Amino acid sequence: MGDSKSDDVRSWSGPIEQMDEDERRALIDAMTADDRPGVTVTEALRNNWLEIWYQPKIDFKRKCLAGAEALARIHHPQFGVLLPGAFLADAEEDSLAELTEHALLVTMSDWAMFDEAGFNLHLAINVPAGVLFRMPITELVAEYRPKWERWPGVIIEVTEDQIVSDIALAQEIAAELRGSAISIAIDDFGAGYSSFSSLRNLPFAELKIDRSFVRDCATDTANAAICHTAIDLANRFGSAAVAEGIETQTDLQALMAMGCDFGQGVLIAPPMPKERFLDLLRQRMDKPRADATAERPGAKHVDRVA
Ligand code: G
Ligand code: MN
Repeated sequence: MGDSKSDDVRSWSGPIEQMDEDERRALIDAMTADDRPGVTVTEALRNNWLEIWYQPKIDFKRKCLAGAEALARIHHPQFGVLLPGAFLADAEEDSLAELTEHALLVTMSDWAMFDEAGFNLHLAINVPAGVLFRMPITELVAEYRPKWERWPGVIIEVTEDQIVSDIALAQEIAAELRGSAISIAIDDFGAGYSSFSSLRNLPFAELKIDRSFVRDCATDTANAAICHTAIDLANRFGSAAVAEGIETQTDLQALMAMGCDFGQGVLIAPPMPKERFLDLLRQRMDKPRADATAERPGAKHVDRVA
């Protein structure tokens, strides 16, 4: 018998999907490859090649699944699955807006499916600042949001560098969103050179630490210092720190020891199609929990996180 932690299939304190080191390396290499077969977002939208994938995000403190980040993929009939690096950089503003709106609507509709499987998840979408500034997001959410009381809302991830590029406008939008079901996460934090004064008037729910600082944070003292500072800053603002791009067990442990709130990355689980994510949730729900003290037997929605 192993210890109860590793036997506990519904505890989300580490890797969700077991992968050997070679598999994980190959996946990371594929995700960082710079191949651009020249497929546009407009073409993908028109041909129905756009897919919304999900990457699980776990709550380090409660050891549960907190939510997932929705990530756009183009599933091309010849080239296979393309990552945003291959199609976002050259995308026109109009097609970016269309993609973002699509991601928002799909995510709100998929929430109900995950909820049905027993997991009330806080889902996040990536929103380019230029799109956010012109998108009727509150109206879209009001019209298409799941009508359940327990729906936790949606997180919009805006990169720090884009927020900084028009901080006054970002603050204005943040003020408009205050009290709504839409909360803001500052994405790729640490890479965008924001100043403390700019963050002060920007209510945000999460700081997502850029993966370049998460990498080797167990051994690299500079990265460890940056992670510590970001976690401290997030917490002092009453927000959560999220480590993104966790690839190794040692980094995961270091982040937990630093008091990081949430984490995601290939080590925990790679981004995956909705069907695979759903299978994973259902599998977990079907299995009895080894640690009987952790929850009431048969309780639904055990992995809910505010
Ligand atoms: O900046 P943002 O967090 O939105 O980036 C999301 C992208 O990061 C996704 O396209 C996803 O493929 C990639 N990604 C997710 N997890 C990892 C990881 O552990 N390592 C690396 N290198 N990339 C990752
Ligand atoms: Mn993101």
